[in-house]
Amino acid sequence: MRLKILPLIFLTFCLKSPGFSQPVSQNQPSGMKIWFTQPAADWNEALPIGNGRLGAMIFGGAEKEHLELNESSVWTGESRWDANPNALKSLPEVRQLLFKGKYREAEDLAQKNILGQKPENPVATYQALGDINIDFGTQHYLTNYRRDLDIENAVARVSYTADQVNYLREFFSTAVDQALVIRLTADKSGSVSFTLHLSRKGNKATIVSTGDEIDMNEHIGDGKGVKMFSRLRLINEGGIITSGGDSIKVEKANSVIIYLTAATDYFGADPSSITKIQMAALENQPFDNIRKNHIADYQLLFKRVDIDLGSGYGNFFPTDSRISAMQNGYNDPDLIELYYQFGRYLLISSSRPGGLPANLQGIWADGMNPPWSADYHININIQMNYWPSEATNLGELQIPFIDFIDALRPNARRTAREVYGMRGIVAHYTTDPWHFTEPTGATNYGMWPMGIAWSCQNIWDHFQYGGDKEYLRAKSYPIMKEAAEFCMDWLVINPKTGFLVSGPSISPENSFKIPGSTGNASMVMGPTMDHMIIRDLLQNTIQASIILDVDKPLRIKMEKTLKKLTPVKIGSDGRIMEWSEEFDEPEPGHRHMSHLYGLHPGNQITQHTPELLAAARKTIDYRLANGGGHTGWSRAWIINFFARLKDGEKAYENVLALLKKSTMSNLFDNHPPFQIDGNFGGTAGITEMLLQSHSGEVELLPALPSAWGKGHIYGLMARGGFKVDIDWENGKLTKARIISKLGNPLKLTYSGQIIEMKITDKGKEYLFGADLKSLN
Ligand code: FUC
Repeated sequence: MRLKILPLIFLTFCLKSPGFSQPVSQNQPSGMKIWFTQPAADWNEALPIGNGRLGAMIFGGAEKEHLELNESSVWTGESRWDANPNALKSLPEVRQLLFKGKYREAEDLAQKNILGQKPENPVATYQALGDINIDFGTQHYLTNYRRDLDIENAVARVSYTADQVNYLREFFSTAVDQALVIRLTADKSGSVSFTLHLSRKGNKATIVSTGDEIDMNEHIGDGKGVKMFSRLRLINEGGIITSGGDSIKVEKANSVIIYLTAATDYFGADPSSITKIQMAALENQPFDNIRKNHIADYQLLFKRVDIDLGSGYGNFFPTDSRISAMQNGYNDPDLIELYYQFGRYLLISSSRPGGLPANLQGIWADGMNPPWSADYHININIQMNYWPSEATNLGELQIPFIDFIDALRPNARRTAREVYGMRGIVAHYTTDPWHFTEPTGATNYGMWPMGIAWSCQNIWDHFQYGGDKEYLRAKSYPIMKEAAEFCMDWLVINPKTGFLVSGPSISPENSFKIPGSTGNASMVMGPTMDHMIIRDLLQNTIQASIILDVDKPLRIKMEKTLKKLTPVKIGSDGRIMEWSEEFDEPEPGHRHMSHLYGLHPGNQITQHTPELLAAARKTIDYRLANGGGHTGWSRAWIINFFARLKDGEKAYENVLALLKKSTMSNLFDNHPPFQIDGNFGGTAGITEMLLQSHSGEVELLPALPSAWGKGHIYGLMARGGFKVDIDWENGKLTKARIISKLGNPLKLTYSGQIIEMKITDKGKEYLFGADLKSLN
């Protein structure tokens, strides 16, 4: 009975929405599918698959299939050095000008003498690998069309009926066999016919089709970039295949399997040989094994977390209709679960150990000039990409990010030394796989030397969650130590206050009105965020050096520096001050909320600092009242802030805003344009609503909204190495299961109640009921 009235209920929310379509099935469908009843009209509606490195966007046309392919190391450009040779000698003068309040003059001088030339056209950009186009010819009497991405299995499918034949295409990208796999089947023999083309935009690739294989290679960027090689092999069961030019034609096959392997020489090896070896390994295995191994490998990561926020009727409807219905006020907790898990799907599909980290678009990019070159912005974006990694039990997927920061070190050391005359390592607002670290571009975004220092927050978190001391010793600590060394050399005494300040620097990428003058500026001595980042870094590096029992003299120096570091200040209007002075703001709803770093992702503003907490609240409220949160990632950050403020209702309101205003129909985050950080920040924010562990305690359900009255989250991780399962009903904790992975002490809190254990047994499961009553 219920099912019959279901479409009507949904319809009332969808009437206004052009994307509305009927539910396809009346059986209880899986919640873990993004699906549509029509092919993608453009790239932003296509479905992403990926194995961390090799990916595709699937358009799914019945007559014409299109896959835009990506490989994470397909980059133009090369190593370069764009530093300004005058920087070192101009630095003291720029600082003096800033201390005197001569902001315009300081910025002009820094622009001329500190910032290097940023080439007009990007000298380096990420690019699509190529395109597969499959032409099936006219499909008669087409019905039952469906395109879906099953994020529980990491398999996408296109199915339809034409001329009474049921067709099915399956797509996945396997990390086990390092290949993209497509299988085309039909339920009537001899029905699979098509012509497949492999191509690359720009028409500079060499593409040769012989027998059942098409090879494509290009030294991309007109010779300034990586050498790429891709092989596509087609295996038909029945029928005839013919090849020529850039295509293969299939006539009347029963079924066809297509393998695509692709590589570049970015990591040094010859891409032609790598792809050949990979292809040979595929051909020696039955398809079912390849598929089974892929799903098993993927689920090993994906299935670690299970979420239930309540249920409605949303799963019966295509995803585009659900977004529209939500915009019209339909309550769809299943869509929030799907969005949450999609963030985890995207991380598993775009970041695997041994590869490059997820860029601004993960690994998925359209064409040859993606926005911001789809690079590695380190003034929030890439850090946000990895916010959900540890807490949602995907800690090993953060390794590519740590490796990447590690790989910046040689250039970062040179930049510290030659540009600033300092020790340690430094990078600015962005970088690329050629590891540039020198300050370039305009002062209002480029003059910000905290890129590595901030990244060290993620790096330290990796240890806090996972507890791998050897990894800390060998990999993380050396990066943190060098970042700390730079920061200590970089800080100078502010003559007005006697405290240490960072500068010249900006509060990313905000500006202020120059006092007593016209115009805006961005550069100051002492943006609040820098001090928060440096405080975090020094505190964490001190802890690491104690754990590893190394570098005592350096530790003492760091402790002394901390004592002299400018404290966070509250302004006359009760907000956290963003700069050392109370400037007027030309854009009070600015997307960056850098001076709240201490609230999230840092831990300097917590329940232990009530005044700062109240000021942080005012800061967010003011930003939002002035139009803040208008980019996807900015909205996602706000969810995290409200979760840390323990305001479940406001956090939830912003979860809804993220889905309604900044999410595309395929659930990709919309900056606009598509930018993946908002997806990851959204998943991180929902996690923070359910579990927090940044302030020395493991807090259950810190910001549970009334909309999620009954539910569970299983498999999250808390700092200290605790695996946490939580059940709740009527908005209250009913059960918690905590497994201590490392045997650390545990301070567990829920709604003001506290349980403290001086020691836990490694591997032991601790059970708690309502009000934290021990059930062991
Ligand atoms: C930062 C942000 C922009 C954008 C860019 C890629 O600089 O200020 O909004 O996300 O990165």
